[in-house]
Amino acid sequence: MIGVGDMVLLEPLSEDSFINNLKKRFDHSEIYTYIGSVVVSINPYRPLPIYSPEKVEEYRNRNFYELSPHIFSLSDEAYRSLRDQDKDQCILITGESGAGKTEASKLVMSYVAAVCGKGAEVNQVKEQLLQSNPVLEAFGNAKTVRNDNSSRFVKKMLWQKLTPMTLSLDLLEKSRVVKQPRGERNFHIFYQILSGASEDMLNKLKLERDFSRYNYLSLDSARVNGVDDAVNFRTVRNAMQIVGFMDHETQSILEVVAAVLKLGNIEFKPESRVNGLDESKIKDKNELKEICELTGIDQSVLERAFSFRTVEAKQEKVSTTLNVAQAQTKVRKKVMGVLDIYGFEIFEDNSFEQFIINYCNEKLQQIFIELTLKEEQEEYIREDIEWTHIEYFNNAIICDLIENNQTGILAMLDEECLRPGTVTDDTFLEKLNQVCATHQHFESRMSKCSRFLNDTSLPHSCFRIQHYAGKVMYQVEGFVDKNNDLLYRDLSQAMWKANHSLIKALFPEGNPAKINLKRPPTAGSQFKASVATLMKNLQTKNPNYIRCIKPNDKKAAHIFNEALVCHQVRYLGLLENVRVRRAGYAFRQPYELCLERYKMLCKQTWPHWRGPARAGVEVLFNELEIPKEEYSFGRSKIFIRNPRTLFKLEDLRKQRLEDLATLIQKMYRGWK
Ligand code: AD9
Ligand code: MG
Repeated sequence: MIGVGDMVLLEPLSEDSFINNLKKRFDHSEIYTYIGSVVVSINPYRPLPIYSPEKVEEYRNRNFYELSPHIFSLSDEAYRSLRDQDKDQCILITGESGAGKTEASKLVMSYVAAVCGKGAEVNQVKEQLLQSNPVLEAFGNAKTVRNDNSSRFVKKMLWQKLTPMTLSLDLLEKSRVVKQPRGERNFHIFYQILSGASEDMLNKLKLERDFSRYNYLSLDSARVNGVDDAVNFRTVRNAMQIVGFMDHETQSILEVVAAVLKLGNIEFKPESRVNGLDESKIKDKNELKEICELTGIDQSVLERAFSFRTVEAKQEKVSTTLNVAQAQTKVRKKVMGVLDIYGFEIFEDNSFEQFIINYCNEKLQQIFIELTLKEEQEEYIREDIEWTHIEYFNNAIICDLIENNQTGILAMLDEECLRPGTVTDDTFLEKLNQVCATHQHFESRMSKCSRFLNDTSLPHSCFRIQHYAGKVMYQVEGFVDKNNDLLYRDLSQAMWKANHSLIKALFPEGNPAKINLKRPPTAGSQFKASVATLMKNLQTKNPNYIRCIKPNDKKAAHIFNEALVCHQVRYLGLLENVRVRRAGYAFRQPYELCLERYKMLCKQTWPHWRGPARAGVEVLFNELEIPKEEYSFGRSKIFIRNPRTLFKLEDLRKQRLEDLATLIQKMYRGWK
């Protein structure tokens, strides 16, 4: 073993020794290290030969501590707990942008796919689930400054007992379609089509191969090192087929993509006011004509919809659910969920999207704190186990700054968006300044009692949040518009009238028979509700953590930037995690369950123990000579310090069951 495989065993424990251990292991291509059952993963930025089918076999059905740390081990553990103990599991993958979350989620999925149920039907579903990745990434990932393949949406995957089941996407950063920051790209699919489609297909889609023809495609970073968009296009098309799209459906999707690209080229010239409305005229009608041919929208309808209000063309939320027939039974089976979100990010210019992304990351960190640092310590106190409190930073205060129903930033943004009168990003900022000025994690120069009046690094049009993972300065410009997320009715109606079933389906609100005069919920409030549901759902599951760390900012192999890693180790609370884990107990179980499972190992408790369960466990552990320092008696549960003790109990139990089986066989033969 290079260094120490489990930080819980690291001596002495300090920030330095922690980082040194990670570095030593990283330098020897050991990118995984445990903190108890948590897997810390460092992005190697190069392919490693550690994910082969042989490796899968090696890790299959083996206990966590038997082999060197690996993401497969965690996957196996979660999968077995689901299978054998019938506990809902979730795998939470966290870390900043580019730290390796998406790759980790794919590794977990491929592991589970390799070991779970067999049979032709199941195999097909597995293949579909795995092949969904290239499709999802084409439409939902983009090159950013931080990551060449950055996820711009949240991905949730569910496995129901032995069968992969659903996949859902949420919260796509759709504003990227119309505008990308410098050095970044639009979603991969646009470049893939132009690079990889045959001449014939391009003709049909009325596209030209040249990126520079399209306003929506940033040119300064159109090519990504090591990425072949043309090859990827073939992969995506093939994957779409496996996932189950019929040819005509794929064609419809590509038509929509083409239409979006072309919409970006429509330019307007301002015109006078007509009947009290601002009118603008389309400069060049050729593009419009082609869009209408592609999408079956009547040109005059679309032109009219455009003329009376110029709005940005936006793609609706891409949201897919892969429902698999064989998974649909009436009884709710236990599930395993894998969650891959967009990582915490700080850019030069941060807008509403970063605010939302970083909020999502705060919430996931909050779950980690709640379930490991806080809940763990509170349980010891509840159960009367001797305990010295370990300090940690609780980011609940930052979550509150953002999501509090009355004084949170999202609530104020909503209030501003719904308020009659003139609403601008500046009036929103003013409001923030009034309400949040004294919050420890909020900074702005405009607030009355501002501590930051002289901080020239903070422009008047910005506010700053001290997030758990670092300070981020948000530019308020665009917050109100993006939160409103309005698509004018003329446009949704024009789309609904399209003679194109996919487009029609994407704009149900354009159906005049179903006009809903109620204002649709704002983007912020939808997001908040979605995150709340997600968190509630996660809290009911047994969490398994993968904490991803980014070793350098250069997207390069072999470079371990200690300062950068140290920063992440700090804000992820990894040292506190080790401390709680070290002082604590790896395993706990109510007395009744423990006695029920292991009573066969002791003559005094087998087959019936008549006293209280706690006394039974005491007798059992005494007879098995488990060292006293290895366990503690809580009020309602037995606490076991080291997982090895548990494995020993399990091994003894297995042995005992085998002995019993042999005995029964012998008896049976004797009778015959
Ligand atoms: V973001 O929040 O979506 O912007 P992620 O998802 O955390 O981010 P991602 O998994 O996309 O990061 O990893 C970034 C890149 O690092 C990948 O495209 C790979 O080139 C590289 N990577 C990450 N993990 C591994 C790995 N286990 N082995 C090899 C890896 N390369
Ligand atoms: Mg990702």
